[in-house]
Amino acid sequence: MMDLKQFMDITPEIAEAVAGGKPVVALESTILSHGMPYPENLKFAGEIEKIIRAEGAVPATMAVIDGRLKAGLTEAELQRMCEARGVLKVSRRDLPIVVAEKLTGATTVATTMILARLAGIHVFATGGIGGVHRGGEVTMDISADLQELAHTEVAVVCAGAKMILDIGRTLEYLETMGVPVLGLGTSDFPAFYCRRSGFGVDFNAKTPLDVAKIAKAKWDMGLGGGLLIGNPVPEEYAMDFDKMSEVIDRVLRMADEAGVKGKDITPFMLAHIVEETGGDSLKTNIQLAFNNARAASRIAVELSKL
Ligand code: PSU
Ligand code: MN
Repeated sequence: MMDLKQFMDITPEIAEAVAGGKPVVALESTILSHGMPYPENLKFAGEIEKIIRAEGAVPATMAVIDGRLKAGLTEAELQRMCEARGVLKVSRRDLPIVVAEKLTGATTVATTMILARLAGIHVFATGGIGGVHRGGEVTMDISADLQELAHTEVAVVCAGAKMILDIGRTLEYLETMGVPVLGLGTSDFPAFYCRRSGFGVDFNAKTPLDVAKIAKAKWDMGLGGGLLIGNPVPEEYAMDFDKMSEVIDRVLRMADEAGVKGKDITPFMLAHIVEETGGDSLKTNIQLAFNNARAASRIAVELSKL
């Protein structure tokens, strides 16, 4: 058995909640360090934790700080992740390097799932997941998030995938990997800023209890791996599909001209989309993440009762 304490610090509040079978919701830090500007990200980080508490669950923001895996951050640590000076973006392949070299990094969906599983947490709220990039059939740029969903027992609540990705191929990949893709009250997989992508989900799970039952069935049968829950952005914060498609095409061309590749593509796209929409996309991003935190908390509450 691995000695968890050798690598990981879990706050007493989170450790006690997990041990007592109480609802806990994991949160990622890449959305803070590489997904939103400072200081808006710091305000967001505080508020999303409050939303989870208001639903009766315990928030667990994940990060790697000076080589230590962290479940639950202090205010000073949150501040550090949000200022993001020298904070790396850490996916699965980067994890052993930052740990051994005692570096500091923000966790992606993939690494947040890994840390959640180590801490015994089964529900995670994020904004959008990584996926198969447009042109991925040539570049092979496929986010490690998809492999993690295949293997790690965490239910991930997201607002779908951005149109910077090839949503069709992302869903095909998830099917191949055996990952159930559920809609929360929708039959259409959401497209992050927009409520609909035009691609269907595997099942419209009408309530958080339905999601919890499906997750429990998967894990009780020993199927392992994760589930992806698509929760559409609330109508009043949704953006116009055609307008966003235009913005995203423009920003994709900018990335191409600037020669941006690999792990830098998503942060580049996010920053320029905020600029190109005059900050509107940031408002939407914040609200859809809050909405996911609420849904994830309710799923965690239901799971804790099953
Ligand atoms: N999509 C977003 N916002 C984000 C990310 C994706 O709308 O902040 C982040 C998440 O942390 C996700 C990561 O796990 O980007 C995917 O990066 P890559 O494609 O390099 O795996
Ligand atoms: Mn990539």
